[in-house]
Amino acid sequence: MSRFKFSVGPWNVHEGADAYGPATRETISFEEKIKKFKDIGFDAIQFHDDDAVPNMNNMTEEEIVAEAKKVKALLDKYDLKAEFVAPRLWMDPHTTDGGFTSNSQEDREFAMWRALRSIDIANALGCDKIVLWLAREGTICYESKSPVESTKKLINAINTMLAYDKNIKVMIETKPNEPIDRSVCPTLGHAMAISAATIDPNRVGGLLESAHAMLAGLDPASEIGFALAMGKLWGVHLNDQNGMKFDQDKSFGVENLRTAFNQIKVLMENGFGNNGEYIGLDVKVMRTEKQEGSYKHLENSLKIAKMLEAKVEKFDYEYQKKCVDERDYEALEMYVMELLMQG
Ligand code: XLS
Ligand code: MG
Repeated sequence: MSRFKFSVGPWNVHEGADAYGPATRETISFEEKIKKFKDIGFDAIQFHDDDAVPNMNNMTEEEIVAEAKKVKALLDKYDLKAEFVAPRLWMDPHTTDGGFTSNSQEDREFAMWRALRSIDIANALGCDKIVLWLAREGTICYESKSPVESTKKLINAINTMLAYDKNIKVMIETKPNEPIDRSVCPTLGHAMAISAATIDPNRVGGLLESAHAMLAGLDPASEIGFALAMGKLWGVHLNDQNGMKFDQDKSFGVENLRTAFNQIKVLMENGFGNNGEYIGLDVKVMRTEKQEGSYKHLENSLKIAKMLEAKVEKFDYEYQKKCVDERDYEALEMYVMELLMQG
């Protein structure tokens, strides 16, 4: 039995299409996905705004809320919670050049409308968190935008959200690139600085995705620790990545086991989850996987996370202290390797 509660988004189960090839599996309905998520052992669902309310662009604010309430009833049916709602600001034509930081005022207004509707949807789903994955907030041609003005636009957009709803909390999910070339907010450190610059820093925190830290050349456990030290790590997306390339969203721990161990260790040592936080996954099954294997990566990632939780529970803190007192870090490192490699 894990100390953690776990969450997942419906986009984690997909048809297998990638930039170079078509789908390899059939589409699975939202309700079938969340029923299976519950069966696997997840406690909450992550949402994009249009996961909850498809076609929201063509709806009134009232219609959007009404649709979101139907999804809430579905969550209740399967005893699931909503963890967060993330405005999808990277697919719509109005977000071609970014959302909050677009050079087009009309596009910025569109992004703001979606962000505020995401708050309405979150309220209807019974959750108080918004995730901003800033997919296209940055540059593809560096001289097309001012880094100073883009940063100020982002802060202003978050301030508008904080003013719109006095309870909502914003989690910035940072990523250094992809699809954007250079992100305006590439790491959790940037997110913490943005938080401090807003009108209500206590309601602006971060969500760390393992692969996103690695794509910035950073250690996910250290990024987690940094935001925890600020009291502002309110979400994680655990997954893995094999080096500096496109965001692979690999199953948690399958490439970098010791790094995965230390992510679980720092979360456990600092009581992550004690205030209702979820361990979120953001993983994609291999394109080669057959239809019946559509959830294997989720089951594997959960199993690995729980196995590493057990490893941390076995960790000998007395021996660690002895090695530290004697400054025998070689011994400490070998102890960790044996802990991870032995049954
Ligand atoms: C993509 C992001 C995305 C967010 C939710 O790289 O991780 O999945 O978590 O929009
Ligand atoms: Mg993610």
